[in-house]
Amino acid sequence: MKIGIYPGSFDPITLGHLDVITRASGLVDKLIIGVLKNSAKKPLFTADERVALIEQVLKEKKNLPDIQVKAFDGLLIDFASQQNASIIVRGLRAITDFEYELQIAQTNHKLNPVIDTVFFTTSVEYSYLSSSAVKEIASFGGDIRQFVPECIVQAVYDKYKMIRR
Ligand code: COD
Repeated sequence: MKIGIYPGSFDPITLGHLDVITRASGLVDKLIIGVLKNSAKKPLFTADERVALIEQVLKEKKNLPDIQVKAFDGLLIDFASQQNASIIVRGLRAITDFEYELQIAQTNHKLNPVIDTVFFTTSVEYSYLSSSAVKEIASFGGDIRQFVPECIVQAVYDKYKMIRR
């Protein structure tokens, strides 16, 4: 059974992430979405909240094969190995992503040569899209409906309402 890990912060999940999930799920028998718990990026949502949001999105999206969502801490390569994964899936948007991703992929391969990183180039319509942009737009009350799955739009606005209180 070929198992793939798609790791990230997913703070929050965007349509760009969902596009990679959909395409990558056809490449493996089982895809595990790995949500990093303690990101240096100081996430807006807790790891449990991010897992729940992704699960909600997957529930609403039809025709997806076996996909699990798990929070993880520590090294990605250790998590991938614990999950018996042979592939790490990452997305590439721009040349700036490439430099960062290449370094991580090569380091992870050095740490465990049986696990390879596979890259999906972004679909053109999502090439500009990032969780950071979504958060910035939402923090100013802008319209994020075209950037994140419909079922999580309100959760993002609600988070900023809670922060402002
Ligand atoms: N289109 C296509 N791909 C996209 C899009 C889009 N619009 N938006 C994001 N992506 C891709 C990103 O390029 C990335 O590949 C993936 O989706 C997830 O993105 P993020 O931003 O949610 O997640 P990151 O990049 O913050 O995740 C970083 C990790 C959690 C993977 C990394 O920090 C990590 O592995 N941490 C654990 C410690 C570790 O092992 N470090 C590595 C030692 S070298």
